Amino acid sequence: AAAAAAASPPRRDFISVTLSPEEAVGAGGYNNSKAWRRRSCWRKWKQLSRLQRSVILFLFAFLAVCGVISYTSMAEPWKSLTDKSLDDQRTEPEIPGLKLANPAVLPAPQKADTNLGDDPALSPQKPPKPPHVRRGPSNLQIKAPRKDVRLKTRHDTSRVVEEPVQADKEEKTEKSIISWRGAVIEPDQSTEPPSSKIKEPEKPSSVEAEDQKEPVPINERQTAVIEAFRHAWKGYKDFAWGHDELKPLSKSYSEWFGLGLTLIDALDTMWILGLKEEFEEARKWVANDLVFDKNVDVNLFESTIRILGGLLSTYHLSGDSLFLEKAKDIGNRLMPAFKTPSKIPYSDVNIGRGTAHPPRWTSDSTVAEVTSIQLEFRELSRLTGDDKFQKAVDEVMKHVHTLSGKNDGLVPMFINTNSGQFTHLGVYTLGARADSYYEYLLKQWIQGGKKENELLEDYMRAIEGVKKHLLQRSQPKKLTFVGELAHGHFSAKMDHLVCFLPGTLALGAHNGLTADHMKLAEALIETCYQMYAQVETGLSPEIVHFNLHAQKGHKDVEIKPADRHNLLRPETVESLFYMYRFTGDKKYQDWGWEILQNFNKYTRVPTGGYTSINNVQNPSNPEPRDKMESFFLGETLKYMFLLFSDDIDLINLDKYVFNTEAHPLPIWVPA
Ligand code: DMJ
Repeated sequence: AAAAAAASPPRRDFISVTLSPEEAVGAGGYNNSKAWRRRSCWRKWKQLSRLQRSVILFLFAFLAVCGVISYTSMAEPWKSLTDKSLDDQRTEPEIPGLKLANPAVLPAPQKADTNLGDDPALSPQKPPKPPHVRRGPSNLQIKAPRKDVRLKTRHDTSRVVEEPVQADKEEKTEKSIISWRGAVIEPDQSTEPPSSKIKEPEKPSSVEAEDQKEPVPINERQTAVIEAFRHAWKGYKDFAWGHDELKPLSKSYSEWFGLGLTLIDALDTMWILGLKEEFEEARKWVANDLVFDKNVDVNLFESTIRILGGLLSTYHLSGDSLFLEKAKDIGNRLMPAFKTPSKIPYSDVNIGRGTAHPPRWTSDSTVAEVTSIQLEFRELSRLTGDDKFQKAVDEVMKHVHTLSGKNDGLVPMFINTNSGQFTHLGVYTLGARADSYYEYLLKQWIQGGKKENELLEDYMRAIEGVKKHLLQRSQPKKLTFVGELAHGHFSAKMDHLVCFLPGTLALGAHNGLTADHMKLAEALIETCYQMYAQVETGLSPEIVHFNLHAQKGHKDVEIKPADRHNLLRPETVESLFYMYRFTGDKKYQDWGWEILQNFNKYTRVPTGGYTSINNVQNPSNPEPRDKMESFFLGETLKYMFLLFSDDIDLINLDKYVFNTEAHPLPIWVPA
């Protein structure tokens, strides 16, 4: 220790001397040179004690660290501001060759080899921005789901609520999607394509039990629709409960698939109309009695649009996982239909045995049937994370896209399940067997976020084909109608089924397609209305023939005896709904109101239910057929109710796309 003490340097003491500038100047005269100032600072530094120097050095170091931290936190907002302004400067490119009223809503052009392979399932997207959160009456309110908070579902008995921290809460609100009639749809459930879905069972949508906002007032016409629905439901409940269709006159039922078709088709209508008691009762039947493990043949198309579509949309509206489970079950059971040499599905499937086959007399399928199951199967893939459903139906579209035998985008009515080729070439219609092919081209494009350009191209081409080959004007009123073409011969025949077209055209125009489509929609809906108005009962027949030449005492519309039945079909009311939504023109509501009154006058059965009729030309005896089709509840009354509503958020058409059986499914990337 002594050695160490001897070795240590002597302790130096410093005296701090402060020289004032005056003194400095006095000592050496005024000198402001840099060298002098450096020397004087250095001298001052040397005169400081070690402690003082350490304190100063520490302060400098501290300030430097603070400077670095504040620089990095300020740089981020600046960077995003710069990025944003760059984004703002980018312009939307146009799709070459397509005449579009609003190119800004369309996808960027893609290479020539772009095809259905670029479907959203194969190209993961970023989760979309949440849609506008609507403030409004509770039963229509769009609310923020809180993923991190376990919310009570409609059927929960206990509720566990954990409040998230504030910041987290705000973030969840940002990502909110849709709560509707009390149901909350989780963001990823309503907008993601299948590929980006995690491969685990879809969680049920949550429901917030307390909906405190005012309900949207129901107007008089909507009340009349509710009354009509209740009357129809009474007949079904009393005489056909759990069976496919009501026979209201004989107070019995008919079976088609034996799967409670009317009940399933009507589920989401009850939800939309706010018929909670009826809905709960029907739900119980689905939970306890709906069994798909049955040795029955079902038609692939009909069971997809009515059962799978009905279950999926009810799942979305109610958030009740029961409906998704049932949808998965039926979806899986329908898959054997795709096991054909061409992958064009067979028309019929035995859902118990897992076998499929074409109709007995042919190996053909109907074109509309194989191309109008896509919205449902694609959505099932998105919800389950299993892309097999989407792959099967996309393959069909891809194949049909490449087929020859089309006439300016118009397709024949049949396709062979062995060869995969169109058959019965040369006949083109927008009616039975082809109708919803056109409808689903547009709707799939919308469902997938307007990215699948081949669908849009086929749709645009087909509408040009309609204009070129099928449009004519009748006499005397010069009504624009869509006829048929058979081996080069035009026929002035138009099915009531074609009346889906004005609505579809209007939907396309709303989504940015050419305004010409809207003009055509306006002309065609007038024609569809006249198909009712020019008939004695004010109800349209199944098929009309238009007069191409004026004849004294003749109207535009002629009806053949075999075609004068009315099956309570929805197509005209469906199109009236779209037209009213997009134009706000009250005449469309008035036309729908007339139609509802005529249904009440000629098809209502006093003991419950409505019936198809055989003769729309005989008001004194319209000849009831004793059958209420499931689509009367699934579609006709639903579209009536929506038509009479002034609330665009009652199934917002920028968030939902209706399948061909009027079951709303979410648009994956809402506008
Ligand atoms: C419904 O099953 C569907 O609307 C289908 O697209 C056509 N036929 C009936 C209604 O008319």
